[in-house]
Amino acid sequence: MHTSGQLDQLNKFQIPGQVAIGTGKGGLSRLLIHTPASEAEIYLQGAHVTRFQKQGEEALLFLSECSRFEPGQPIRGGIPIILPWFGNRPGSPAHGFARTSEWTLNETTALPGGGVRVVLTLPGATAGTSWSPFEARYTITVTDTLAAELTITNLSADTELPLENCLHTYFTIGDVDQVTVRGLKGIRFLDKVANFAEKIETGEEIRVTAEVDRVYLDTTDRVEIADPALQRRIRVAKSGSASTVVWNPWIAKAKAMADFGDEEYRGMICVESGNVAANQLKIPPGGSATLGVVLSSTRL
Ligand code: TA6
Repeated sequence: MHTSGQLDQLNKFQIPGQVAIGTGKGGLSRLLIHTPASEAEIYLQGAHVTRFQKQGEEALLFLSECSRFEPGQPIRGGIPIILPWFGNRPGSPAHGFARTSEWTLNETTALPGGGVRVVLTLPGATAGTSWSPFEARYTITVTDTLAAELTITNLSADTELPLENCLHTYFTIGDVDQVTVRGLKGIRFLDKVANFAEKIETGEEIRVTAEVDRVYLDTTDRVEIADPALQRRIRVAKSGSASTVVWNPWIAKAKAMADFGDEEYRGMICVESGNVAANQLKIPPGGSATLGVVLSSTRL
């Protein structure tokens, strides 16, 4: 959340007709982006993309009607940046501190053809923590697709940086009973609903008929979500990522989450791209690693 003075500082990043900066839900600062092909919304807290929607199409990203928009609370939906750890850690915020930290807006650029590029960095947030210092730089490119690139640089001169990262993307779907996910056949995964049991995906297509919470390992492949109800195919292309996570909370977990509607599990699925568990990164001193996704959709 920014004071009016700080918002004035942000005004220089506005681009008439393309990038507007203001106060969003809960008084949090956000960018509204308009391009000839799409619209997007990015909150500075967590550098959190909360909306991407192509003209004439349903929103590509799901955002819960019950999401919190409070300083220090994660937003439920869009693309949470999971960093520097994935999952729960006793005494620490689940999925790390990046998604609840205030990121710095560094650049907005109007691209040829009407697209917009936004760059944000996670500044000294790491200085106040027990983590060895790193810099996170996040580049979002909005066109008829949404590209997001997260570069982590190990600022230590002598210490390796062990780190998990994940772009925990929530997608809007028309009907969970009809949706299928392709691209993971033959891949080893940890089944979190079976106490992290290690399994191999045998299906060409994954369907959701109960809670699904699977961490697929050693896979760099593109994943596709077929959504007959919205007559849409969503493609999740990724780079710099060895892990893909597929999650739908289903009925009980949906009810248990205060910031998620009881029936919202029917209209969303997460396909997440990162490096988690056995795929965690070990960034050498002074080195960097870049995780990228390109999210797109076509008519079925
Ligand atoms: O990526 C799937 C997962 O790890 C699930 O286990 C569930 O916890 C989900 O992330 C959401 O986590 P959050 O901390 O945002 O409630």
